[in-house]
Amino acid sequence: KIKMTINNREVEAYEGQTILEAAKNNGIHIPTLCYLKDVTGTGACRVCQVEVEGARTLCAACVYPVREGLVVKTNSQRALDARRRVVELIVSNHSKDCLSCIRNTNCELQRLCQELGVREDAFAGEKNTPTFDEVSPGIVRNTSKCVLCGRCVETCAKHQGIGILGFMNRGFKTKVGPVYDKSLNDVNCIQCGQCINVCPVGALHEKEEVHDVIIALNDPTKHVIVQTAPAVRASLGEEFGMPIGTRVTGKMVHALKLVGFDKVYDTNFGADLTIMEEGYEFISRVQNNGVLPMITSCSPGWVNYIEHEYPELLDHLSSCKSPHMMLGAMIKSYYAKTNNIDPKDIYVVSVMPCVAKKGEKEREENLTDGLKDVDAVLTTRELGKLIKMFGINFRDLKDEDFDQDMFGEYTGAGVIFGASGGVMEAALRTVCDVLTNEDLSTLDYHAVRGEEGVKEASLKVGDLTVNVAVAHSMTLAKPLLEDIKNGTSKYHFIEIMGCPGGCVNGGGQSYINALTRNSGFDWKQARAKALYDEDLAQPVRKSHKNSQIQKLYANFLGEPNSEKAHHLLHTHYSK
Ligand code: HC1
Ligand code: SF4
Repeated sequence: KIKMTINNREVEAYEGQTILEAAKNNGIHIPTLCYLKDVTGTGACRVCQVEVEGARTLCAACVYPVREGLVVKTNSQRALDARRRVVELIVSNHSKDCLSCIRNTNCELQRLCQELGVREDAFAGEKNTPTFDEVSPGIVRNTSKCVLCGRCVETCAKHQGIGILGFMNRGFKTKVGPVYDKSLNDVNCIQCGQCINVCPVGALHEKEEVHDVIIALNDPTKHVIVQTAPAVRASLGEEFGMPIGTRVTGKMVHALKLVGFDKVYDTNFGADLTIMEEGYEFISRVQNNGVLPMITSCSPGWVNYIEHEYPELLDHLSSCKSPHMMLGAMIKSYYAKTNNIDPKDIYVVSVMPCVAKKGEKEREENLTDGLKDVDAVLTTRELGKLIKMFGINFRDLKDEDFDQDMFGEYTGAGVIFGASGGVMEAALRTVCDVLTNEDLSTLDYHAVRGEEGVKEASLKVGDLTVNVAVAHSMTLAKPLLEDIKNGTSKYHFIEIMGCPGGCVNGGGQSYINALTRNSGFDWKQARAKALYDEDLAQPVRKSHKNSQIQKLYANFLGEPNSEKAHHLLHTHYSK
């Protein structure tokens, strides 16, 4: 511990802390823009400038280390003026169409302007020539909003090990984007959307599909069905000011019914179905000397990654479509047939915590008999907007249930798909039962839960030892893939999710602003807890015990991995 002075008060701090951290621990907020805990911290934007006694110039609090006897003023006239000037300069090169901006009321620059008392366009004049890129399936990049904070650059490089975003040009012409200002579609972007989640402004955002959904809802010839991903229920409440990780399953269903969807289903059912198909695929690979380790295929950002970076390993990917695509395929076949509706008249909307799902639904490899399994993908944020647009008072809604006719039942195994390790745990609940021909009492595989690096477990299943591993983010996945490439992998089954923490932290989830991120609050864990709580609350927690899944196989699909199941529920990948 050391003693230092902040704003004329003696305070305690710890060696190794920055001024920013020491001030925060002592109740003093220093505004920041580029700084993001565990991501950036270079002092680049200079918004956090403070006065340090003895220093010639103002110092960036986010990088300046504290020491015994240090004297700091965070709110001197000089510091306040400099900070405001920096923000005024950023604003001078920013397109100020706040009213129609996707981040209006939820923008970190807007908040800074308010906090610092920026009142006039002090440096109005010439502006950088902006790039507007909306070519990729899920992400829009608009540099007229970019504040050059570098948060997306570091996230793409550090968390995803991809590094396709960088600074280009110099001085006034500086821009952030892919090399040569190319489109995200023309570089190895995996569409994970992690860059969107850390963008403080509207420079990066999802390609919105809300209006397409509204058009379908108003088209009398369309039968419009919605499904919601596991992780959405753990974040949607945040769009309405509820605490991070509040489980809003029932309110969400009620809201979707009020919006006017003809049916409201849960992607969890699709997750249970995925476990059947993927579990049996794994067993068949084990029993028939198939390609191992088998790797999960439900995260489309991850699928984009392996296609770009490790095409030689594609045979390791499960051939299963992802849960929402499987449910879409069931809706347009089994449901359509049962209800005597032409599949062409059915419009399936998936609400997902993910932007890569927007591209996944368009893939030619995923067409079933020429039709898309899913017609529109809304992010959690977009669903929040749709609910507000329709004047629904979300917070006061009573809980309602998913439509129960065909795909309403789901198990605890389905819901935990949304947290890293969940797909593996769900698969083990089924695979171990099938291999041992027993109803095992083990349900909780704690070794594969949590956010700490790559998780692994070695399980004795009958006479077999099954080694499993779980990675979330491409940085964690890479060493596992290198091992497979070198023939040194000891694993039989691997779960890989594109986003750190899994879908609960997907690129389409509610924004967690820098203030919350920098406070050290673990939002991924809070959301994952909501899903594990829902798992515990389910009477049935193994996918193969879902009675509607059993009925679906008995009445329509036959066996898991049957020819029909392959036709509808499996896919292939492109090198
Ligand atoms: Fe996911 Fe999945 S868990 S990929 O993370 O397999 O997006 O939530 O919907 O499809 O079920 C996302 C979440 C989601 C699929 C499932
Ligand atoms: Fe990088 Fe993912 Fe953003 Fe693409 S979507 S630029 S891969 S962080």
